[in-house]
Amino acid sequence: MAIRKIVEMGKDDILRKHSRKVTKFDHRLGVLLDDMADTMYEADGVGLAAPQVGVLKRAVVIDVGEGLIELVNPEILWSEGETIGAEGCLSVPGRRGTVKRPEKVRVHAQDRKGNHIEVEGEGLLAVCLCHELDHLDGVLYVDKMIEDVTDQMQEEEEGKGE
Ligand code: GNR
Ligand code: NI
Repeated sequence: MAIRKIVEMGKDDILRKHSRKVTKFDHRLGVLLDDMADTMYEADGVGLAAPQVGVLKRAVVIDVGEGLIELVNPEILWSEGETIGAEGCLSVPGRRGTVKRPEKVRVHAQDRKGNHIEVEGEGLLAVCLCHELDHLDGVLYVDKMIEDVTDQMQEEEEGKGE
């Protein structure tokens, strides 16, 4: 297990490239997924896509507090609803912005052994699934962003109900 370096927007165009489908479910893929989980937890993220650690493979890890999810070759089967929420990205440090996403999504993927799996998510998990899948096609949340979330907006949000 190892922490890998997270690529940042503007420093490397790898984040803008299309990732390739995984065809070999070997030890190397397992090491990549282990390292991605380590790197995500170390950075306090809720998700991480392989291109963010410089690997153009269709693999993502997610943990929104409900346990680790590993998805290889993920594809959205369907989505429903709409929600606008603030997002951040480990590859775009120091910024947050609002993005419109589906409220609920169902994803087909493979696990590290190549078994076919399906994952359904609502709320933050749905947002995170969409955010990570976008990374695999070279898309960053800033491309879809409605507006920046400023520190002042953040404070107002946090001050609500207190
Ligand atoms: O850590 C992350 N937090 C987050 C918050 C709201 C919406 C999406 C995310 S994903 C992000 C980690 C990341 O950059 N994954 O690619
Ligand atoms: Ni991201």
